[in-house]
Amino acid sequence: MSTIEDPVDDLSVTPPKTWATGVPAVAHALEYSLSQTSVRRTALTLLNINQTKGFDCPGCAWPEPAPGKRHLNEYCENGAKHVNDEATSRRVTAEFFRAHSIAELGRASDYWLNQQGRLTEPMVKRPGASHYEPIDWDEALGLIADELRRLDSPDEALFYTSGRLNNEAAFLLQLFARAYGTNNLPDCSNMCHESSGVALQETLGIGKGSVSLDDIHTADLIFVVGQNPGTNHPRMLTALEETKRNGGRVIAVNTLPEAGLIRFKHPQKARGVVGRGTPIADQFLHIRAGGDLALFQALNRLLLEAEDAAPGTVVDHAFVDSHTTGFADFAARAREVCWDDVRAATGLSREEIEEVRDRVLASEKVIVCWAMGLTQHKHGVPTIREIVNFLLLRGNVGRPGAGVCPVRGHSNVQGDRTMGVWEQMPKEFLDALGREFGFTPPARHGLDSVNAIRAMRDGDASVFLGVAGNFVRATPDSDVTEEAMRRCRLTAHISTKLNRSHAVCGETALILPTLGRSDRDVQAGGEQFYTVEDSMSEVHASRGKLPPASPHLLSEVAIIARLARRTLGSDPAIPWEEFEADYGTIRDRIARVVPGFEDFNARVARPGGFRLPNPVNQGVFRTQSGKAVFSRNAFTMPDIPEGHLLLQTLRSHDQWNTVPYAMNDRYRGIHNARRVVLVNPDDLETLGLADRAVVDLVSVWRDGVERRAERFVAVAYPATRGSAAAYYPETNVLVPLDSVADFSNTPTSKSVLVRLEPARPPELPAPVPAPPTGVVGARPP
Ligand SMILES: Nc1nc2c(c(=O)[nH]1)N[C@H]1C(S)=C(S)[C@@H](COP(=O)(O)OP(=O)(O)OC[C@H]3O[C@@H](n4cnc5c(=O)[nH]c(N)nc54)[C@H](O)[C@@H]3O)O[C@H]1N2
Ligand SMILES: Nc1nc2c(c(=O)[nH]1)N[C@H]1C(S)=C(S)[C@@H](COP(=O)(O)OP(=O)(O)OC[C@H]3O[C@@H](n4cnc5c(=O)[nH]c(N)nc54)[C@H](O)[C@@H]3O)O[C@H]1N2
Ligand SMILES: [Mo]
Repeated sequence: MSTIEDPVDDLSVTPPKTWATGVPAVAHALEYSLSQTSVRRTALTLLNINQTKGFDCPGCAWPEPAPGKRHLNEYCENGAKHVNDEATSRRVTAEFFRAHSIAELGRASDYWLNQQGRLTEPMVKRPGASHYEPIDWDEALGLIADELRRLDSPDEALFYTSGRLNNEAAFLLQLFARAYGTNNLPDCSNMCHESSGVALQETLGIGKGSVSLDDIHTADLIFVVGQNPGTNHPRMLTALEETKRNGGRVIAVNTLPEAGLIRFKHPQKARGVVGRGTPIADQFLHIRAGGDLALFQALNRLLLEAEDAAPGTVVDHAFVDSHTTGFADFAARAREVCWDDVRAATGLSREEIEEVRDRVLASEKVIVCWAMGLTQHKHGVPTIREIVNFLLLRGNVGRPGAGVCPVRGHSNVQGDRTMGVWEQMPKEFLDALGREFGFTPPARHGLDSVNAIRAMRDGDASVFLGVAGNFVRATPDSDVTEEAMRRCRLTAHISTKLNRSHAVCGETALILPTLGRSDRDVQAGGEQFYTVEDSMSEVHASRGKLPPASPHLLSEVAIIARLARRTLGSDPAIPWEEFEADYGTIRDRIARVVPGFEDFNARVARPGGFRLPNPVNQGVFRTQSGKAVFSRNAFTMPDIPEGHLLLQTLRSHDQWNTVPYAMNDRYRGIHNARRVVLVNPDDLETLGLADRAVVDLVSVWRDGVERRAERFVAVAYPATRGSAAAYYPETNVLVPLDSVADFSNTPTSKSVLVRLEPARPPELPAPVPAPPTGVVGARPP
């Protein structure tokens, strides 16, 4: 039985790379895959990723090209790593849980927990027990059902999901929660693109992106703002390469000079093997943290002034007059933006922003893409609204080659929302659901992720069911959140792999192991497939190919259907058994409840599936006025007092959200360590710190509570002045629960005010073999 061996940091630093993806990337993918499983399984998984008859990559939500245009290897280095992390041959057995107490697992690193392999049978921790022990499915689901039935109010239960979940299971989960009586459906979106959803819903009438892959290919100008595609959406770089081949231009806006934004080598083509690759960004704006609102306000002012100078040539008056409201108000506000403020907020010169304006004026079709670098800021919603203003001004919404593109994270995070996994689903959806299944869904909004933590902390919620994901590591204020979880009467997780949420648990705790994307799924009605929706609203089938990791696994659909029946009793109006036997019967119901899914089974049977309509592209805006909305957004920038930095918590190249696969961040030149903080060399000097100084990160928040992440190595890095970057989830302990984005309640994971203190002397460290260089013997928490 493996003993707990957490990786020990042994930092080495090389210069950041200026290009992303190429032959080394494929080699890295294979290396990780082969460390997890056999050559045969590696080949089997890789050949089936993102093929029309294969399974959807469980990596990011970037869409696949149309069938026929796909590569034989339609995946990226990181997709290959995610798949083989799931397809691993390693197994976590009952034996493992006998050998390791829950307290011990609670001290292990995220890395080690994940490396133990796939979960194989249901496990329970009974009240007062120190270890998990095996339990059969029937009893496990009975325990949860009993606990749910015992609650005074259904609102004391929480149903968390992560965007890994497929459409069919997501639909059943929300149906179960609502038939049980609550809208408490917190999800990872609350911590991810919620700000995009709020801003787009308000201004365009739908909380989704409007562009397709074709639009990306044919745009004249694409902004990539607050996003690191080289690591998080590598196949997006292939698309941008095509944009460039078609004559389009790219402007990247980031606080860090991310490798993929600068130059790209295509790993699937000979061209990627030799030569320098395609330069991606024609202009790079090295912006200050949280400066994007000011940037787009300044740009809008410049565009309005260009219109004044040559009336009728800049603003698309026909579009603005017939399709929008609020232009005059917005324009008046935009003209007030002052250059000194813009300079302070962005760190950019007026000339740089004028260059952007000129590129915009030279472009007919403009797209703005963005991700967590915008959404996880306090003013993320106003920033995205201002981007919508910018696009509406020149009619860059709802026509080919133009539009909004929030680049989603989890492979089915958008689909889960479409299926009703949202604590605030609109009345029309709830009415349709109630009509279809003969009950009245609760009308009161449920709890999102932050409010779910508050409810557990305050004793207002006591049963937590997590379907995929790793709630205690994904959420902010780790100490508060863990304490809150431990207060629950029952916590249960439907998971593929071991993670910290299994070790930080309620009085009774359950681990319910499930099939992964790559596993074959056979039910009473035969072999099943399920469906997902990508970032561009393409819905398609996904079919696992591998023999399941263990004979005791149940699919997510089966677990949810059985649990629902145990909790609610059998009811002819909701045939849970039929749903479990044949997922096609779930799709028939989705077709009747969710707009855009008419004739679902037939349409998804076509290779490549179908695209959901986005009303914006038909010139329809489902806002109150029926028009797209120009908004007035007050100038806002982060306040960073002297001696402080604004910390962003982000992903390394070698992790999937809360799960590190290795200790490297190759493109940024960070090797063998995760407890590092990247800081501009001039800021280090001002703070009186040497490059490689060992520091504690101390979060500064109005509640005066000390939140500290200990023993990080400060690395001089080209981050913009006043900002710093360190990896999540190790730094979640620093993000105060109450520090959330306005309007979206998203934790401000990219905006944490910190000071760097010389590290306190470590407690007597366990003896470790002396590593060769630059040692930092800190253990992950
Ligand atoms: N390999 C891999 N792929 C993934 C994931 C993963 O963990 N690993 N996670 C998936 C998920 S769920 C998501 S949501 C996406 C996340 O995809 P990203 O949003 O690309 O992920 P982050 O690592 O959080 O990177 C945030 C980026 O924003 C920049 N940034 C931070 N603050 C600012 C700012 O104020 N202004 C600007 N302009 N830029 C800023 C950072 O420097 C960084 O480049 O990736 C998905 N894909
Ligand atoms: N500080 C900080 N915090 C953040 C972020 C940040 O940038 N900074 N990003 C936020 C974002 S964008 C997101 S999306 C969240 C991510 O939050 P989550 O989605 O909750 O976290 P993951 O790390 O993706 O979850 C990993 C676990 O999912 C389970 N899993 C994997 N595949 C499957 C499957 O097919 N089925 C089932 N049932 N389980 C599966 C495995 O057990 C694995 O351990 O984190 C958020 N938290
Ligand atoms: Mo995400």
